[in-house]
Order: sequence, then structure tokens, then C-alpha cells
Amino acid sequence: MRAFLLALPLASLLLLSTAAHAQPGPDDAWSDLKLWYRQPAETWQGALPVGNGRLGAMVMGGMAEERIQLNEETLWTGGPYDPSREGGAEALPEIRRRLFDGEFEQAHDLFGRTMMGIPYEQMKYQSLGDLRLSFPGHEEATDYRRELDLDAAVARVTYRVGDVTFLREVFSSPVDQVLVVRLTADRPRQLSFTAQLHGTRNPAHSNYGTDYFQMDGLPPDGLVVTGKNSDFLGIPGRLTYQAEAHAHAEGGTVSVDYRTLRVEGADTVTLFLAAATSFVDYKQVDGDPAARVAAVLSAVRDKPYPRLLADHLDAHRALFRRVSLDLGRAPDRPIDERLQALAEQPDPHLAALYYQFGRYLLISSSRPGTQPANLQGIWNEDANPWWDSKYTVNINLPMNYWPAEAGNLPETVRPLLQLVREVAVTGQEVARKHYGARGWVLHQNTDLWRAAAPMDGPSWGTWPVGGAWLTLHLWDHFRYAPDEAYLRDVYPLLKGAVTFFLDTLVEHPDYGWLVTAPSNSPENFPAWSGNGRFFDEVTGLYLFARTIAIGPTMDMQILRALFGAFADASERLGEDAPLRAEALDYQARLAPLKIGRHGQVQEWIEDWEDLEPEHRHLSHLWGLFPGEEITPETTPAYAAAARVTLERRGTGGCGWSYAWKTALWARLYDSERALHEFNAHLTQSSTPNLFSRCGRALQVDGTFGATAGLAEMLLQSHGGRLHFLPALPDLWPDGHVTGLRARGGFEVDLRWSDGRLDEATLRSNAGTPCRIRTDTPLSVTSNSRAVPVTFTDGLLAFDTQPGTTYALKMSDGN
Ligand code: FUC
Repeated sequence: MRAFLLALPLASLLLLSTAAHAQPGPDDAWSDLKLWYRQPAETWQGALPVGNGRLGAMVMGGMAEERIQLNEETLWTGGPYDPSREGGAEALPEIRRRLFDGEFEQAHDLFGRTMMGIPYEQMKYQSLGDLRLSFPGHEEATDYRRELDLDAAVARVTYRVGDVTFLREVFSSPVDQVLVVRLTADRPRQLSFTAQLHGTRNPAHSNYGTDYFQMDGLPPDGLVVTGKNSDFLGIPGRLTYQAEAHAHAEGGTVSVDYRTLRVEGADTVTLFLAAATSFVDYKQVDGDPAARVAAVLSAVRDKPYPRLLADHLDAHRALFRRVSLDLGRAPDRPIDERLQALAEQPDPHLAALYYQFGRYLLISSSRPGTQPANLQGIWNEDANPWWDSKYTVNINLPMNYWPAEAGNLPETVRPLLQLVREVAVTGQEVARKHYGARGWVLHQNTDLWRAAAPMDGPSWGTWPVGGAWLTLHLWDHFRYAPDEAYLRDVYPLLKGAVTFFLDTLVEHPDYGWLVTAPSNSPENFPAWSGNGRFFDEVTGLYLFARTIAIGPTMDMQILRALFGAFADASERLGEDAPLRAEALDYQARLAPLKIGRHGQVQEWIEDWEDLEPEHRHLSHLWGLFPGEEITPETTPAYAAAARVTLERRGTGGCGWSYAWKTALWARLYDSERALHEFNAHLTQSSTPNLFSRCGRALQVDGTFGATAGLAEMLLQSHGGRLHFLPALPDLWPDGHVTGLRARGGFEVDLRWSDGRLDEATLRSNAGTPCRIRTDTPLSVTSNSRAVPVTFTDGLLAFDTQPGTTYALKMSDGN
């Protein structure tokens, strides 16, 4: 009886909370959204991620030994620094001369010597530490289950030892800014364990000692780690940090012996963990982590656990439940088994689960006021992570935000907006010093300190359109939710991005087109004569080949979109008519899209072969996705060429490459190829917890990209028109999705059966005219009254009123 009472409050609370959000979709569909396993994670990459955008944890789920690895998103190496290089622009004319004269190797070397930022590399994202729990006697447990409940944003571990069932729940509350570990047993006084809070060893500090962090007990019920971040590449570590955990036990005793916390004979224990660094912003590091941690802990100290959990659930579900996707029920099998069975056994629910996992991960790693999601989101256990776990802009950072707008999570884009605001400041210095130009520029990478210079070596760093690409995300944010005040706010960022290119585009001496020079088509190797393995003096590495190029197709596509966005924005705001005319003139003079000798979209200005034909990047298909200049309707020849390019690239590559291909095939309306890439991503390049992998590295980009790809299969809204179910695979004949967003300020629900749309519901938030691509006419009603429509050439059009809902159905006879 007592066990039942102990279990009741939590269960009933979860039910209550579910009822409070009885939005679209049956309740059992929400409860199906679990990643579950029959065993603890074998490696960190299989652990379950929780996060509130700032404070992240990976839960391994061990029985006798639990490891909860911790991250605080502002703990990076170094401190404020400026890698821009006075006089960097002096060699630019000579670099260009060499490029136009075909002296690519020499242009590469001169760029390396003169235009690279100093230091060449950026700062690294760091691990904060580990919460280690030891449960003596729990070695032999039964009925084990580990799950990540996406709808609750709670990781759970449960198992039985003898006749006692133990439950461990972990969540990171965005409301209280605290990580909560709740431990219960279904029999009284059965909970005994020890806890330690470990700092993360960092060999960049020193080979042997750990004088850079200190672990202490805080009697009567706490543990603390204090530390200092690492210097790197001559940039002094200027951050201090603190993490603190406190145990509140119901029943039993809590004691602290030196740096071990001991709980004995408790019924329930709640561990609160708070952490902070001294980071204030990219220029300032004089915050007080101890005061920040103390403020968080004193606010939660007397907050009843049910309230804490309910607030967490409400905050999470307010975002998470905006979109529901039903592709069928979940099989009663753990994820690892479902992944293994996927080749033989279709599992449509897994796609829906994955879609929601991507949204979960974005909510957990990017919230208003936090840093944007980095290469690993906010989850990193390593002092020397792959690619520094920073922000790579030539695909990875943009891809992180692909699912945000359509997935009804526009708030998650705010950290990206803030990053753009900041790199527009640091990038202004780089524009001036490295190019003698106005405006601002960001190259292929940035970090916590907003480095904007070319970094990592000329094979990567020559690419100047990173800022332009990110700026288009800000423009897209407006297109999904037209709002003049917002547009006015971000307009200077667009203008600064444009003016940089007005000053730096140069006329190609042979063709007369305007081109970027130098640049590269990330990170692919053109077969210009003599390109091949070489010793790169900047990186000190023998590299496969050089990448340097003139006016690569991707740059041209991004700049056409940027100039177009700027012209549209300036016209809406009634600003800068002369600059608008100039931007449109430049847009018209950019190197055009070309079809190469294989019938492919040409990647470079010359029709060079690829030294690595199946290269993972698909840069020259940017105009198909995420761009909009190639579509099967408006540019059928280029759409056909894009198909050739995709065929030639093959399947495979990094996780994010599969993800991009999923979206690209969806834009070509090839549902089966899109699904194939999605499934291949799951089986070939994902961890057991559905994170994407790139080589051995865990990366969030591919998870986010595949999430966006799934949305593109269900709803597209580029080029001024909506398209329902444009790439619906045969395996998803029946389904229902609610709450997807479309450009123009719409929210869309779709219900289909036998592979055909039954009905669509469209909520117009902005009152913009609606155009829908459809082979068959649809009847449109609002409040049961027929709405006048036109239907010509497969385009249904009608006017909408703001705040009004429209029901769309197959017209009679169809
Ligand atoms: C780009 C990719 C790599 C990796 C890195 C983080 O440079 O080409 O594959 O994803 O970013």
C-alpha cells in the first residue's frame, strides 16, 4: 500500500499535466514518443540527452554505477579574442590575379600566409564534469528499462533488485535552470547510495595534475566543483565555473564525508544540480558563477518537487506539443532493436518518433537567451572534441536550424539571431582588415567568442558566404511569421551582409560575371590541373587536395537569395532605394547556374571533375534545398541536373550528408529516394539514441537535417506556394500531422489515407494570400462558408484573413 502511495503523486501528476495540454493528436500518441532500451548505454554516445538549452546532461543509466555527464553551454576554452589581422587585405589583389591566371596553388599559399586569422584555429567547447552515483548491491538487477520520454523531456531508468523497484528520473528545467535527479524506491527506506561530483580532466591544462578544478564536499548535503577553463592557442582561459549538487532526502539520512555524499535508508531523494560560468557575453567574462549557482539553488530549495516537475512539463510541452505527427502506432520494441530490424521491417512510427526527437533536441539545446546549438548541441564529454564542437557554418550550423520554423519552434532560432548580431560586429572588423570592405563577413567557422576571420587553414577558410547564409535564416524567420517590427530590427544585418559583397565581388575577366574570389565550394576538391595531395604549410598536414576556387555555384546561389531578400526587405520597409537597385543589379550579374558535361549541376565556374566524386558536401545543390532557385516546376532542366548530381554523389557520407539528401530528394518529389536516405541515415550513421554521426563524432546537425527532411516530405512552402504531401512515401499511406508552419504565416494540419489527402486545415496568422500547388482542385470553407478560390495550372489561390481558419477538402468528384 505504501509503495502505491509513493508512486501515485508522480503518475497522477504526469496524467494531469497531459490533460492540461489536450491539444491535437490522441494522448496515446504522445505517450508513444519514447526512446527506450533494455540495457544501460554502453558508451557515452548511447546515453540519453536532456537539456534546457544551457545545462545539458547525458544519462548513461548504469545500475550499480550511474554516470550523468554534465555540460554548461558557455564553458569553452580561452576568452574574448579577436583573430582578425590588420593588413590582411594587402595581398588580396595578388591572390585574385593568381586565381584568374590559373595559379591556384600559389593563390592558396598566399591566402594562407596573409589572410588567415591569428590564431588559425578557434576555441573548443568543453565538458563540465560528471555526477557519479554508486548503488552498492545493485549489480544484479532485473526488469531493467531506460527511456527518454520526449513528451515530458525526462530520462528515466528503472529496474528491480530483489523485490524493490527503483526509479531514477532526470530532467533539466528551463524554468528553474536546474538539473534534477529524482530517485525513488517502491519500498520504504531502500534508497542508499553515494554521489560524487567530478570535474573533467583536460590534458590541455596539464598532463598529470588537475589544479584547474577542485572538488569539495559542502556539508550537510552538497558537493561542489569549482574550476577555471583552459588556455588554448595562446588565448588565455578567462572563465571560471562552478557546479553544485545538493540532496534533499525524504526519510533516511544524508551526510557528506570529504567529497562524497552519502544517502542511507531514504524513501525518495531529489538531487538538484546548478552550474554556471563567469561568461557574460562574447566580450565580457566577469560574471560570478558562485552567485549564479547560489541564486538558482536558493530559488528551488523550498519548491515542492511536484511543482518543479509540473513547471518543467508545462514549459516543455508549450513548445513540444505544437506539432503532432501520427504515422501509425509504435511497435513494442526498444529503439536499438527497431533500428536493427529496419531493413526487413518497415517502421513508419520510427520516422514520426525521429521527427519529434529532432524537435526535442532543438528545444533542449537552443532556447531564447542561450547560445545556439553547436556541432554537438550542448552535449560533449571531451576536452578535445571533434572539430572543437564549435559552430561550422558551411553546412552544420545552418542545418541545426532547418527544422525550427516548419517545426513550429521559432523561439529556438533566437540564439542564432543573437549570434548573427554578434558576428556582424566582429565580422565588420574582418571585412575592413581582410578585404578593405564595408559591411560584415563570417567565414566557415565561429565559436563562443564570435571569431569571424578565415580559420583552420585555406582549404576551409577561404569561403566568405557563411554570414550571408545565416542572414537568410533571419529572413526566413520573417517569411514564416511576417512582422514588420521584427524585419526592421534585423534589417541592418541584411544590409551589412549585402554591402560586404557589393564591395568584394569582382568581375571575372573572361566571362564578365560577378564572382567571389577567393572562395571554395565547401569542402570539395576541383580537378583543376595539378590539384592533388600537397603539404599545407598552415596546418602542417599533407592534405588530399586544395579547394580554392572562383565564384563557386553555392556562393552564387546564396548571394542571389541574399540580394533578393534584401531587395524585398528594403522595399517593404521603404528603405535604401538606391542600394536596392545596386543589389538587384549585382544579383543579375552573378555567375549563372550551369549544367556540366555529365548533365549535372556544375559545382564550379569551370566544368571541372570532382577529385572525390562521392564527396559528402552537396553545396551546389543549395539552390534546390535549402534555397529555392531550382524547382521541378520553374526550372525543370536544373531539377533534372540536380537529380544527376544526386545520383553521382551516391548515398552515404556523414550523417548530415544523408540528411541533406533526404531533403533534396523531397524537393524533387522523389518520396522513395528521400525515405531511402532517411533510413540509411538511421541504420548507417546514427547512434543508438538517434544522434547523427559524422565519422566517429556525434553531431546534432544530421539529426536536425533529417528532421527537416521529413517535414519537407509532408509540406513544402517555398517559391510562394504551399504543397501538401509532396513526397509521401508508399510506406506512410495513412497519417495525420498537425501544427506544421508554412511560409506566409500559416499553420497547417493534414490528414491523409491511402496515400491521398483527405483534408487540410490552414490557419492564417498574417492574412497573406494563399497559393497551393495541387493536381486536383480543393474546396475551401471558413466557418462552414465557401471561400472563393481560383484554380489554374495546378495552382489553387484564395485570400485569407488574419486569425482565420480554413478547411480544405477534395472537391466533389475527385
Ligand atoms: C564540415 C564537414 C565535416 C564535419 C565538420 C564539422 O567541415 O565537412 O564533415 O561535419 O564540418
